[in-house]
Amino acid sequence: MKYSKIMLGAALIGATASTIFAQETLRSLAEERGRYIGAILNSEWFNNAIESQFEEIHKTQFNAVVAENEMKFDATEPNKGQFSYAKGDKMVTYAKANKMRVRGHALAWHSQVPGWVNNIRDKKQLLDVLKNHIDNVVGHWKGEVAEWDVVNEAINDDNNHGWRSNGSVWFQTIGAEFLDSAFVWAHAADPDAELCYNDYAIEWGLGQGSKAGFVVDQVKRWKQNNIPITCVGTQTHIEISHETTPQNVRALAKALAEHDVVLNITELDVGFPQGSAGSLGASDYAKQGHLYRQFMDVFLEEPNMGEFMIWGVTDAHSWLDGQQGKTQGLIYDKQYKAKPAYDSLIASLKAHPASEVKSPYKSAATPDTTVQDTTTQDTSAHDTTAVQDTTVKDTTTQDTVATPGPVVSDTGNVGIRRGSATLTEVRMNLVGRTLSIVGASNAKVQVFDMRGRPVYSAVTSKGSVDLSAISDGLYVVRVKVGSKTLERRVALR
Ligand code: 9MR
Repeated sequence: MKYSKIMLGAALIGATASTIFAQETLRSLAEERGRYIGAILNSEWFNNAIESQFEEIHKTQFNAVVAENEMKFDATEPNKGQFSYAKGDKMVTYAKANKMRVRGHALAWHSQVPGWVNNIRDKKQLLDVLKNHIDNVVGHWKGEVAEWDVVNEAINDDNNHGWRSNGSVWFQTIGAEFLDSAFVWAHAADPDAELCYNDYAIEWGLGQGSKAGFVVDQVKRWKQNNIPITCVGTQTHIEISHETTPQNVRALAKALAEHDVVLNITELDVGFPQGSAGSLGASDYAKQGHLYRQFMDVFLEEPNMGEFMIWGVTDAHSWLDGQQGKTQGLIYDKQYKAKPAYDSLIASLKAHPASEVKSPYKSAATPDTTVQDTTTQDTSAHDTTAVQDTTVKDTTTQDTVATPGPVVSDTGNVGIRRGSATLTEVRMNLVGRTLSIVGASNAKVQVFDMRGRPVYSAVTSKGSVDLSAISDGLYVVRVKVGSKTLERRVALR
């Protein structure tokens, strides 16, 4: 309904034939902010046993992807030395075609380990198996999997946390050194990959004896010992009553920032108790949306967070019902209708202007120019006819005749309009490293990296500037024409 209002707005203001409104998606808004939002590809997708809407929504709304089960040990090396990459390759091909970042899940985990591994009792033999697995799997997807869960769920569930021993062949046969070794081998196999420690129940605060506190202690030790960890994943499978968890995640992000480590939300779902399934109403879904929104607020506000991954797309396909006694934890319902949680995520993204969101990545999401160039800002405090800052205010719910907003043409350029007419058409065109400003004789061009640091500033000469001096990567270009400011994310390659 939101989008139809945008289209109605276009009709009302008499937009030119070439003027369209780009549809905002989670993906387009995240990309503008140098961040990744993703969801799993369910096992049903790998088996071609999922509704067609699934992929349509997945590739439209998300720019990051992870396999529900298909990159785990039992899937990739079911028999000793026999590697099985077909399903993982299918995901990597899909991700490439749709310009998505790939998370690899998971290398060393006590669960979903094949029987032949679980039976090994010799330390040296098991170390060889782990090394060979990591060499092969990480090596196979070198440069294609951006980030690995190198070790998953290795901490026990006792109150005073230590490493998990029960049920873990890795810990029982090798000892705690399996973790350090796994990181070192993963780094050797792909030096450019981000390497994470991933776990559940670390969204419960950093108090005495907490699991999160144990993780931070280990991160500190790993960094001191040059173990190449770069990120922690908080799975964040929570319930509707877990109201403190978003702020706990913020505290964890801040604690990890001190060690120069990224925190990613890797498996978010916000479930209801299964027994309540029949009685859920609007206020319940609103509350669920509020929790999703708080996680997105924290995610965007903490500079060392990069990926916001949801463990599923639709309530029709979720591990919660079968394995958790929980239900309806995702942002699309069983009929693939967006729930209030979807709108809450959009609202959070729009409330955090791209210029204020930092990215922990040198070069973040690849912008999709067909949906992306929606950011038009007026930073002037003096101009009473200021163009709306669409990154702060949701113009899609406003009367577009009375309150001006951005015009995005089908060439991806940004125009400025006041009231019902387009008075000024200022566009920026990037061809190679030449940025042309069309429609203004004098423009100030500033370029910022994704951490908001200025890397370039100049006034246009003959309507263009040369950006050759800037190294490859993702940047925010800000163009000031008089009192107007246009902003756009660009990838320089
Ligand atoms: O969603 C996965 C489900 O299909 C599997 O049966 C299950 C088996 O362990 O794993 C689920 O994914 C888990 C993930 O790999 C690690 N964190 C918890 C996830 C939910 O159980």
